[in-house]
Amino acid sequence: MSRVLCSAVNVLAVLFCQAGGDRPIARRLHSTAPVRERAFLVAVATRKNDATTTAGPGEGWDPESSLAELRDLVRTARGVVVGQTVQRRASPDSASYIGRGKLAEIVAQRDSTGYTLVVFDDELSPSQQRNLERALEVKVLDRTALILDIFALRARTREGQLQVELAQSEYLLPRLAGQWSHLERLGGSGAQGTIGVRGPGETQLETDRRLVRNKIGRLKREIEGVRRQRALYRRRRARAGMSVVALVGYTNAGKSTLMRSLTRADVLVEDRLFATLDPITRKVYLPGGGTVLLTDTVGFIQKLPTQLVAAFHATLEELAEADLLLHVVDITHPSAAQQSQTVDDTLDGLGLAEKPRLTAFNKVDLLVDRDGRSIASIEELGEYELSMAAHRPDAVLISAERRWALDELRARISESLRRDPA
Ligand SMILES: Nc1nc2c(ncn2[C@@H]2O[C@H](COP(=O)(O)OP(=O)(O)OP(=O)(O)O)[C@@H](O)[C@H]2O)c(=O)[nH]1
Ligand SMILES: [Mg+2]
Repeated sequence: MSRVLCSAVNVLAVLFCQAGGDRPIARRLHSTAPVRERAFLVAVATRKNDATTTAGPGEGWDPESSLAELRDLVRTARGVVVGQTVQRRASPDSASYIGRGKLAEIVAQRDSTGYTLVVFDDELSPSQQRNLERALEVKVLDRTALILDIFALRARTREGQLQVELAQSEYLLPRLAGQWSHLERLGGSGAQGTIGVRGPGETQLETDRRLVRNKIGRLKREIEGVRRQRALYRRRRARAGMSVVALVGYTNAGKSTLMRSLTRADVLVEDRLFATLDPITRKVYLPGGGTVLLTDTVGFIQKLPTQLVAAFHATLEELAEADLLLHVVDITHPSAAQQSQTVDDTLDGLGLAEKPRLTAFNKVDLLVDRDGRSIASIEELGEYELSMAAHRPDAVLISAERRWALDELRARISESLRRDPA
């Protein structure tokens, strides 16, 4: 399948489309890999998110593009996708998210696909999730739980782990209801004679909620400690008079690759979503002898769980303290325009709309010209650049991987910082 970059920036569609495509997966006779979850994906196309009509945040994310991303998320969580379906309806069903007919259709596909898990491309209410689990008789995950799971898989530092645990606990709390109903009669007058559960009669559900609430309190206190530590570092940095440039962008846009190319830092680069969670800061030398600090941190995604944004406060504060946000966009991605808009919306939501910003269009090495020829250097983008200039004169075209136009980028960082000094 050859991807056409051009949904991103229409004007480019005429000139370029992306090289590459799906490569055959090597067949093996025997595999010792652990058994992978087989996921069936479900999305609802409402009037709000259908390609023809748009409104509000998430604008432009039609269900198909969103499902393509959900597939990447499942892959990142080490699952395999065995099927998917989209239901068109005015709005999600309040009890079971999708209609009865669709539900039956999914149940009917169980044998042919062998799914062990059904993933919904949205956040389900606790009762929707319970009803769906009952009807489908397999594990049901929503987009939020999947993203939280990936974050848990990715968190390396204590700070990252604490923040993910907090987000997971906040997600869990309203979902505890009903899970323990079979135990609720324990304790109090209903359980006369049962050793160990006599007393005030707290139900298992209450006990569980209390435990999770306590845990949330403890995690918040620990995170506050981390936050104070970070603030201290930042103050020290500010005293040293160094400007801070923070990389922002959609997940997998190439932020860490750029960090590595600009600083030679040994950071993790992966063709997976949310490779980076924990902030890392390194020095970058600018033309003319200046030095700035460059920070790489967690990427954004559409429908970023609110619990995560809240829990990642300490990490995201790095962005608030930066003098310049360097927005990295993968312009070869079919949803580049929507991704870029999602990043803008997320930054707005974090109160960072006014922060000085520089945009870098990354991965230009993947572009090919109309005859399908790969581009060998940034110079070959001449014509392309001209057409770009009219639309985004502020953006710098780069290839983080091939180290193309990094001097130009450094110069533009310098210039932006001069224009908006800290
Ligand atoms: N061809 C090409 N690939 C690139 C370029 N920059 C990054 N990539 C690839 O894109 C993928 C994602 O790169 P990362 O640097 O990990 O992306 P990121 O923005 O840090 O992603 P997260 O940490 O997951 O948010 C990797 O497979 C990189 O090799 C580029 O300029 N050209
Ligand atoms: Mg990264």
